[in-house]
Amino acid sequence: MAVFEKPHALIDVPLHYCPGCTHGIVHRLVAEVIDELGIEGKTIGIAPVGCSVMAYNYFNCDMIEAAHGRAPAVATGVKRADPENHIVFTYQGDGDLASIGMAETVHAAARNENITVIFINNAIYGMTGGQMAPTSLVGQVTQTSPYGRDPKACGYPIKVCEMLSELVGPEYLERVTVNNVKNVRNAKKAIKKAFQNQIDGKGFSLVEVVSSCPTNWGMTPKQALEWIESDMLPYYPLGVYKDRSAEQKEAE
Ligand SMILES: Cc1ncc(C[n+]2csc(CCOP(=O)(O)OP(=O)(O)O)c2C)c(N)n1
Repeated sequence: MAVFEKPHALIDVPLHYCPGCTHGIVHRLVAEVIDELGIEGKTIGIAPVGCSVMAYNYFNCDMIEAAHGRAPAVATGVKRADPENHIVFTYQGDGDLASIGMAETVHAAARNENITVIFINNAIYGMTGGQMAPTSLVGQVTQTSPYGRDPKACGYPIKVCEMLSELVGPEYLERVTVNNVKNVRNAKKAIKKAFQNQIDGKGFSLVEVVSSCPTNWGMTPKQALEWIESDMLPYYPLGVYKDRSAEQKEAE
């Protein structure tokens, strides 16, 4: 009897991610949701530039590789080409989504583009060896802030959900994390809702997953999960930042 199986939407190959990196957990959650919603044949994922650049080797659905930061623009084209038959998601890191790709993110949200965005916020540029990201915390030591991020020189970390929640456009914005079982369950619920919203034609849904990068944080996997709790979550509080349909229902 099989007691553990990979979701069908995840190809049965080893992942290249470092030990303790939470990309693997989030890949699995996305794949479970694709299975549960029965949308594998309709789903098209847009891979970013970053550690998850090779997500196309892991998901069983059609995948397209976008230029750095451009995933929401590519997703917009793919979705609009056949809105009834395409379920489109982007999967992006913080460097990709909130630095070079910030304009694409903001405008896709403002247009309420009917796509699903999975945003992996690990507060660092993982793939390129640990440079400061737009979401690196004040005081965080990175390769490009060896004395800690100094807001006088580098400004303050960007809170993407809070910022986008000021736009009229987007349908749904939630921040989750995957540092323990309870939070993994909540993350799955949020990701499922973000896909269901697209199926229901509701519009732009973004789930920010506060994630770990033990290798570039210079921590063990366990320390990294603890650092999420002690340092990341106070600055990046979990929760729903916008849920237009729920707000409308309440108002009625
Ligand atoms: C146009 C362009 N500029 C810069 C780079 C170098 N680069 C590759 S990945 C990356 C950032 C990756 O960080 P993030 O998006 O946070 O993802 P992570 O690797 O942490 O998952 C950068 C700057 C590039 N590949 N292309």
